[in-house]
Amino acid sequence: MQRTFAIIKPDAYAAGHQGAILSRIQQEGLRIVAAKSLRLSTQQAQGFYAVHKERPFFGDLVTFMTEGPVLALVLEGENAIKRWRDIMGPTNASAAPKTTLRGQFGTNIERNATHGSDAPETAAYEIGFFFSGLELAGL
Ligand code: FUP
Repeated sequence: MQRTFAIIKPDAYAAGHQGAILSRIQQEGLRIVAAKSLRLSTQQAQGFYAVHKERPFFGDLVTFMTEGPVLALVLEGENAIKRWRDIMGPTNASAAPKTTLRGQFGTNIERNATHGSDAPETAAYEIGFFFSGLELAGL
């Protein structure tokens, strides 16, 4: 069993797609271990995306991720990291297949509806960024 970290981003959250996305997660056989809505501060979004801080899109990405609430999730299943990334589809939502969440609910490379960890180390870091050990105890 593997855990991954996911976000329903401000675009998909504001459009009310949380239910559809959570349903898809469950249909795909991933377990929703933990979930919470929150609105990121600028400093929190900068910290979460620190790996991209030198990239030209960093400022716009932080503005987008702080424009409204997000739903942060911990998902669990066999090969969950890769499976969740396959369900999301490629980063650029405008080129993503309509069978993927980004193709269905995203708009472009920035406003792409969902986030998913890309490796076990990133998943562990990102889960810990959003959820405390206490919040995950027994889940
Ligand atoms: P992904 O792992 O698919 O979320 O993609 P990346 O880690 O490469 O990028 C993280 C986020 O940065 C993307 F979800 C959207 C944003 N981004 C841009 O806004 N412009 C770009 O050119 C690349 C990424």
